[in-house]
Amino acid sequence: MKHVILSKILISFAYLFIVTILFSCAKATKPDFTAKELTTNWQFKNLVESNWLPAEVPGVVHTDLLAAGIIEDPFYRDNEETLEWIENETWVYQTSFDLNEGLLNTQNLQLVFDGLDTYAEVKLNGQHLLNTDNMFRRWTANIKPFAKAKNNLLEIIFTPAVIEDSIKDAKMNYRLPDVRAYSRKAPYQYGWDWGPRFVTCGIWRPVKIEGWNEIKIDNYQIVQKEVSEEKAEIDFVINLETNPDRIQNPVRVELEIKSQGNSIVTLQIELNPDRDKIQIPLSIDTPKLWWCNGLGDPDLYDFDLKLFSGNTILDQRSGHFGVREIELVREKDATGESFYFKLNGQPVFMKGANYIPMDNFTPRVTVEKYENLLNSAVDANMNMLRVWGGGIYEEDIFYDFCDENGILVWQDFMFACNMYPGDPAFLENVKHEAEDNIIRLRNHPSIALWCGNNEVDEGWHNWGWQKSLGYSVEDSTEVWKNYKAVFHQILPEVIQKFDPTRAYHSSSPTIGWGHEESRQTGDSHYWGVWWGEEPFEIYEQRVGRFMSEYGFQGMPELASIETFTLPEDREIGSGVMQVHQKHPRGTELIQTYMERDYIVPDDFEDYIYISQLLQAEGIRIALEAHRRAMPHCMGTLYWQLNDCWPVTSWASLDYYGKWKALHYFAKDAFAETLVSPVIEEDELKVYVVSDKTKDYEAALEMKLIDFEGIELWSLEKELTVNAQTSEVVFAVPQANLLKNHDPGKVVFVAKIFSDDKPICRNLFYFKKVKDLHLPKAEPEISVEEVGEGYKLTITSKKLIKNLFLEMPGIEGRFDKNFFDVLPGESVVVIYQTNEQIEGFEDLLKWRCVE
Ligand code: BMA
Repeated sequence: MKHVILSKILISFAYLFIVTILFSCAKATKPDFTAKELTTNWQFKNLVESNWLPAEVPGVVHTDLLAAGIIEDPFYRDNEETLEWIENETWVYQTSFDLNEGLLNTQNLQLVFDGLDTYAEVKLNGQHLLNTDNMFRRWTANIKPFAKAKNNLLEIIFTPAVIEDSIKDAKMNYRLPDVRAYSRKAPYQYGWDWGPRFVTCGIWRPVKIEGWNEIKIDNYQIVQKEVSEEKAEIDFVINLETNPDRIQNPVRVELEIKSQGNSIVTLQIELNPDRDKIQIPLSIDTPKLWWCNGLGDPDLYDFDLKLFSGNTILDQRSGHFGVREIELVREKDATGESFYFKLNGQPVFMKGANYIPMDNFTPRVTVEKYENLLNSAVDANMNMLRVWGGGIYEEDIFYDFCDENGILVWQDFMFACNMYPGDPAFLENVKHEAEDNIIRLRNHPSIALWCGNNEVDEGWHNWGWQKSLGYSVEDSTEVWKNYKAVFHQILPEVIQKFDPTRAYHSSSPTIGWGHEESRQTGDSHYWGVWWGEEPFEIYEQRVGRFMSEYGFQGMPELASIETFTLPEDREIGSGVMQVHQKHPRGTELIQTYMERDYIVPDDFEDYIYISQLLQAEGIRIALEAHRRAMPHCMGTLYWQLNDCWPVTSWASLDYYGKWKALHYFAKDAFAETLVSPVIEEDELKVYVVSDKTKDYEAALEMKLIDFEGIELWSLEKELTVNAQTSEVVFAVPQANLLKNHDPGKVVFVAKIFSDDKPICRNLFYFKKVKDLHLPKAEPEISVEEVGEGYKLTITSKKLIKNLFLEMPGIEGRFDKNFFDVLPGESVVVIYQTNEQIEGFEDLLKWRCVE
């Protein structure tokens, strides 16, 4: 058990009576604070119709219409195109509820909405309560004057955001890049280059009634003032909300902190209720630090906080916090300006991806889906996700999971690829939104950074808006002034006030990818590949200080495509496939890049497979180049982790959470030690990149073999793998290595062993895949049942390129896939599944590059 020293207790505005450190809490009677979640009896209808239909809360109108059988699955075939009418209608929701005496008689009775999407009028028993205009805010209303014991009627009328957008747009004398700028609503709902347009509405987060008397906990803040391995100095700040006419009864706070289930501090503070803030300084000796995935355990401390009057609990909270120091280091250096994170004083190379909402209709995302997605990020050796600014501030469960699993979060505010208004009402609205979300999220140790927006600064300076929208000098001045008001003033001020220990970055990327400086300073989005149609190899030269976006599309697997197609749609470029490809040139770009590297298959399933390989091989070039460039480059987050519907996109996990080839490749490229062979200036160089915090001894085994397994060259080398470095450990002129061997028939193999165990391997081919002379594949596969599922042992006399294993129709995942089988080698693969599979061998399908 660690020692916690309660150095001093500070109570602001305090009339402190007694401070005691107890070893057990007082016996409590039932809580004074009560809440009732309104989840039942909900109905909805179109304003102009009379028929009420059952509704799900939390939920949105599209999923309610789907459940009521009014519309078909919005994701199926081209249904999206027939559903735009929904966004133009006014939708009414209502429920009726009773209040028990306890709740009804509390001095304060509040209706609390965690989220209303977006323009809503709220009425209770016919009385107007609220007008809302921001789906990201928490809205509350005092219902004490209107609430009754029986049959309360709560009505919520949602007017269309698209109409509000055009009304606001019409009042302006210049246009903004996209009218969605006027609504504080998830930007991707309006359609994106990977997402359909479903401008939905509804009670998208929980709604409840809260009753309390004298005093309640409004929020808490865990301020980490100083963190080291020896000591953590923390302020536990409790912000209270008090009833103006309360009776001045003394109030007691009890706080218990636990580490791995053991109580390490229990304290009790008696105080006069005439205050709204309590600040408890805590000092923890040799704290268990929170580390990100790969660097250590994400240790968390649990706490229980209770507010008492006598033996009555007035309010209570429980949760966790992590002891860690996170820093964004931006220092001028010989190249430009650094951009890297230090965790507990340790520079960390960030490995991860950009995250978008998991569905167009987020309330239906289940806990299992969150877990599955985030487990896939952990399994792929990721340590950071960027919650991208065109989606939503995620659910608490998302950040809880990141806290528990050591995933750092780069958190954008929800602004993307647009310019925004700057009228006082808009600015005030943004300020409240920032406050609500910072207060809700600031205690998560996983959150590493607040970032103002996605590609707004870049868009303004590089995308020609000022010209295409015909701005006068005055228009430009005003639009940029509005930009500065939000991103250079309001957001940093709110962070300074509510979360001063976290860094703020006003816009990602720092500089647009067309400028050389984007590789020298700050974070960088590199879109020369894909948007600029440059070859994948350019990734090796265009390496910035922190690569926060870059990517390439691949198709989802056939089973995922089957969910939204009829057999006749399963053709590249078919109408339905085009609806599920949102980039205007996406299909052509995939084809163009595929022609460069692969023999383009005619068969649809082969095409899906090759499209996934193309994406995976292309992004692998980037991932390895970025890691080799450490410490010039200190992070790589590819675009994008996941999808919000089944679609051809940049994602490595499809809408159903299925691993595309890229996710398997990312897992290897993000391994703690990476061996990375590459040709630089006609030399084959072998880099070893280590994220380990300690040096270690290893053996490097290198071979040049032909596709039949004949060894043409080999070398073994003992080496010290230095902590957190990228080093060239071997180099040879390409010509000396290849001699007169046909480069289309050989592969270079590099393997690292530590304590005689293989820890990583990488292959290098000297020709594009389409120019390799691949032998006919004849894998030998044996299968045995094991605890986690089925164990496959695969061998082959000749090279097999990118063996892809499939178990159609059976839920599960291969722990390895799309891998090359070297001649004579035996590869063990586990099919992780809970299902009992009869005749596994007969059901197993495989394909490879031919
Ligand atoms: C990035 C993102 C998204 C977009 C992606 C692919 O810049 O920020 O806006 O979906 O490019 O085009």
